[in-house]
Amino acid sequence: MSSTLITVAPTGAESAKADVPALPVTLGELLATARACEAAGAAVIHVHIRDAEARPTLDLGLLMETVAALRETDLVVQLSTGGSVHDPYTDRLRVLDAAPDACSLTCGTVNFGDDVFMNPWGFVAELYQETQARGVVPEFELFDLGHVATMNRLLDRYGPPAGGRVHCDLVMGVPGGFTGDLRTVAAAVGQLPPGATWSATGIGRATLPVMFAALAGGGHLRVGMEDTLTYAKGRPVRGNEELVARAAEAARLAQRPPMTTTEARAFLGIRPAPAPGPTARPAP
Ligand code: KMH
Ligand code: ZN
Repeated sequence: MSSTLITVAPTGAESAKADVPALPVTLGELLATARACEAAGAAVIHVHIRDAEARPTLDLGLLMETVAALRETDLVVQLSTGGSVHDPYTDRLRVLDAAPDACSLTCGTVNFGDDVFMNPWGFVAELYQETQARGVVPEFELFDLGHVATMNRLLDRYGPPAGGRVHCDLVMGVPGGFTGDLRTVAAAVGQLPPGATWSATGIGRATLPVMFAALAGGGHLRVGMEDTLTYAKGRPVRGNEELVARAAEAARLAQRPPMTTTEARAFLGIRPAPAPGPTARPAP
């Protein structure tokens, strides 16, 4: 059995620092979290950033600064192109100018609690082609079964992703998306194309059922405070590293120990980090 890719999603765009003091929102907090999570077994970091008031932002300068700072670690830097439900498509496309190793790429619109997370076909197709042009490795974020169909449509129409591997993340338990349980993990995995690999993450109380279902089903893991703020009933998460440490321990118990960052780079087909700058798109 193979090893386990562990991604940490430390911040997200939904929780407020005022409500969750342990949430990493400054660059210093993010870097400290990244180091601790790498030591605990994470190989990829899924990054959302905040502005000086701790509000979600897709400011390009801050994103570039963040990517540069995270290069101090060996983690694969995966920037969110989902942002918050309020971010315009143009800002979400511009995330790639920060030249990350990888990015999230959500494959469809989904109800998101009381909001709607908009991902119409035209936007998704443009973003996908930009990842191919720039060599940024996409992770296909799937919140619902129809998103699998859209991912397959992308692959059929535009060919394989940068890096060569189709790697998905099942985001389960969002009110409006997949239910976060074993039956739904199995249903989603059964729809993936041959050769695709997958991680799964459960939101809130779906965290543990989805983690154990993913390990049992040969999948990989995403954990972090973007997805859950509760370690156990009545016990808030103290820091992302304890979620990573728990995932790493579960993976070891399943005889599928955490992938190293070097293994993760080879697994995902991540190319060596480009020189920082806004014009990482290769000349035609
Ligand atoms: N914050 C959500 C609206 C992603 O990062 O690509 C979208 C999200 C997905 O978190
Ligand atoms: Zn995200």
